[in-house]
Amino acid sequence: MYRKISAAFFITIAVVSAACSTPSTSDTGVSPDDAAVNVVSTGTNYDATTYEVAQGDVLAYSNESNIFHDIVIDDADFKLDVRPGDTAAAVVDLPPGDYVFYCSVPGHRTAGMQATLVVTP
Ligand SMILES: [Cu+2]
Repeated sequence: MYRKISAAFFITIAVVSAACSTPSTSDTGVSPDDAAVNVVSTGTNYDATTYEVAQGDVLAYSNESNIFHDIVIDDADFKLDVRPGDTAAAVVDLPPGDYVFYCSVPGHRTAGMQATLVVTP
């Protein structure tokens, strides 16, 4: 038990140090209250493997973990940076289709932070 607490303490220190160089939460001017779909992270994860949203609707991303994460779609101008405890939202202005998104923090995509966003007409 004591060892677990010590490990958690050192991880916290590392996260705080890393936070100094991480980006701010994206300020898109879009309210998460308007979201049609919500992506949530509670650790190095997203809470689903597939999300569906209609073109032009709002996607919100809540980072409930204690480390920085983002959502990036390659080949589309879509990126949401979210600091721990924050939520950011953006309009999904993408042509209908399937898009792979992932977290661009080193190691997170290979740890499982990848999902599919299905954009419907
Ligand atoms: Cu991440």
